[in-house]
Parts: sequence; structure tokens; C-alpha cells
Amino acid sequence: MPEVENSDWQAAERAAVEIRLAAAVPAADIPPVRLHQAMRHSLLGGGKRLRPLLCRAAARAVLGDDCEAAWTPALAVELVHTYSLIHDDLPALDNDDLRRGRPTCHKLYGEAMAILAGDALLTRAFELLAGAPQAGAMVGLLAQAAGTPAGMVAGQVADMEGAQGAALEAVRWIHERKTAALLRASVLLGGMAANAGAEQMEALAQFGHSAGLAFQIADDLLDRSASSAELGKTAGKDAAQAKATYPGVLGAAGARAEAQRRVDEAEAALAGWGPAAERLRALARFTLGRRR
Ligand code: GRG
Repeated sequence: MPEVENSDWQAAERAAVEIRLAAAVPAADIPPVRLHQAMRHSLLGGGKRLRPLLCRAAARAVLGDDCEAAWTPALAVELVHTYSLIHDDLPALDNDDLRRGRPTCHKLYGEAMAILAGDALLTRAFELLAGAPQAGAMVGLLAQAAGTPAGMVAGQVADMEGAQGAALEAVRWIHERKTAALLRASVLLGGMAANAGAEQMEALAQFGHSAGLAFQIADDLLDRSASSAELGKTAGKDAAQAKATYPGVLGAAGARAEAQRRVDEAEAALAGWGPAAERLRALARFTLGRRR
């Protein structure tokens, strides 16, 4: 990854996200203490913060400047994402011990508390959005992206049940829902916060969809090539569980080419947006350059 793309703004944004996330959920000494400790363990335990960065960068691309109003949806999407990781790691789903380089929520707090911590993060996300000026539209968008039939829960179920039908089409169907839907929503929520017009929202939707697919293809490739220590989560699970993946269908080189094609597609969606959209473009490229 070129140095400029790993630059100071991403580190500064991530640091700001950490501070605001810490304030977005109840403190660890407020009862029920173990619930709040469990929520904070998973929420504040690392993570690339790609979704909040996308949300903030989309708002900046529209406004040409920093957008304070984008913070609320930026935090909300990270809460939803963290809930999904906690539930995904449960024994009934992916049954994993390691997440973001640390023990999973249920390993430390037990299954019942992990389920409830996920529930509370999901609920808190919508409570936050309820306070935004565009609350109705934002709640609808995030609910669609997180739920079913077009969102994350639908994708997770299809992933769990195994791909059906023509292989590549089936993998794309799953990836669009399991991963790309929330990344696309992150971008669109940033656009909404910045009062983007219809054409701008259309371009942001295309960008988010393409970058979201690139991100999940890169995730599939990393699952095969990186170690658990590098990833901060268990590597090699897709092959072990015979999951439907892009490298499984296209081979590693084919999947890399497809991921690059999706990044190019994402950047093309922002043609004519000028330097204000450079952070968004850099995040699309980051989906491929990352090591975890
Ligand atoms: C409703 C019971 C119930 C469970 C929901 C929907 C769901 C379970 C899980 C979501 C599916 C999931 C884990 C999708 C994969 C997306 C993905 C690649 C996650 C990892 O995201 P990163 O790499 O993680 O951005 P960090 O840790 O950096 O935030």
C-alpha cells in the first residue's frame, strides 16, 4: 500500500472513533456491570474501523469538508458491525475463540451475556440514529442493510446453509448481503448526514457496493494466506468449513483480479468528484492493501 494511503488522516480518524465509541455505550461501572463490560470488551478491543471511516469520508466527499453530523451514523454502523461479530463468533454460529486479537465475548463472559451484549449494541445503534435530523431515513437504511432479505442476517443465513445454484452468482449473492450491504450503508449514511442529492447518493451507493465486494473478496484471500496472529481472528476457516468463496470459485489469482476490478469500479463511481473524495478512494484501495 503506498505510504500516502496509510497516512495520518486514517490514524487520526481511528483515534477519534475510539474516543467517541467509548462514550457511545454505558460505562463499565454502570449496572448491569457485566453486560456493559462485555459490550465494551468487544467494541473497544481493536478493529480497523472501516465502516465509520467510510461514513465520515463519504460525508466529506459531499461537503468538501469535515462533517460533524456524520459522527452519529459512523458510530451506529460500528455498533451494528460489532454486534454481528459477537453473534457470529458464538458456538451456534461460527464458534470462534479469537476476535480482534483477543478472546471472543462469549469466551470471557459466557454465551448468554454475549448474546445480550450483541442485542444491546444493536439496539443502542438505533437509539443513536433516533437522535439524528434524518432519523427516519437513516433507521430505515441501516435496518435494511443489517436485516433480511437484502441485508447482513440474510447473507449470514445463506453462508451458513451453503451456496446454492451457479457458483459465482451464489457467492456474490451472499457477499452482497453478508458484508457489502453494511459497507454500502456506511457510505450512504455519511451521504445522508451531509444532505447529498439524489445523483450523489446514487454514486455513493455504487461506490459502497463495489468497495464492499472488494473488501469481502480480500477477506476470503486473507483467510487463506494470512496467519491467525496476523488477522487477530482464526485463519483458514473457509476451507475448513467448505465455505463458498471467490478464491474457491475463481482461484487466488482470479479472485485478486476480481477484487481489483471492484476497486476500479468503486473509484469510477466517483469520477468527477475531485479531491474531496480522495479519502473515500483511498479507503477503497485500502480494502485490498490491508493485512488484517
Ligand atoms: C442475528 C444471531 C444473529 C447473528 C448475526 C449477521 C451475523 C450474525 C454476522 C455477520 C456476518 C459477518 C461476520 C460477516 C463478515 C464480514 C466481515 C468480513 C467481518 C470482519 O470485518 P472487519 O475485517 O473487522 O472490518 P474489524 O475487526 O476490523 O472491525
